[in-house]
Amino acid sequence: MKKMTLMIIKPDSIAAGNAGNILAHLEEAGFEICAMRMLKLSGETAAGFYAEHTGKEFFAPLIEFMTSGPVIVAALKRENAVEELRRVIGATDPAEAKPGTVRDLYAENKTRNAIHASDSPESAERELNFFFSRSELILNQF
Ligand code: 3AN
Repeated sequence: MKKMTLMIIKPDSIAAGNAGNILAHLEEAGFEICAMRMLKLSGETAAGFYAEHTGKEFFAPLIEFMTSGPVIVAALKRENAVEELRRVIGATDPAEAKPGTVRDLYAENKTRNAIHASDSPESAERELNFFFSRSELILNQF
């Protein structure tokens, strides 16, 4: 059964003009765009989204970066969506990302790493509900 996962095109990608290429890459990889919005995250919203990383050494730079410009949040659907999107985007550190993955192609470093994808079905549910209302997501179950 097809499921949804949450994807964020990060501020570095949008500033570099890579948003369209990244969306095309994901559609070519079989993902269907179910819901999508561009917004600028507040510090509070970014900190809430990344709450599990509170206190880590990279937390402050991560929040500063994620609030530095607009992002695009999207609900993407396909079979094994969570696992497949993680595979297509590549490792957190672009130096370790496999050739042809989104982070290999577009990321600069571990912070400015182009894209976010939910890392488990539980995270996907939390993150989809973090950005999208129930009605926006329910409309796309069909
Ligand atoms: P991923 O985005 O691959 O799931 P997470 O969830 O471990 O990675 O980390 C969330 C975000 O925090 C990453 N996308 C990255 O921007 C940043 N990050 C993670 N680890 C580091 C690190 N060691 N140094 C700098 N930034 C990091």
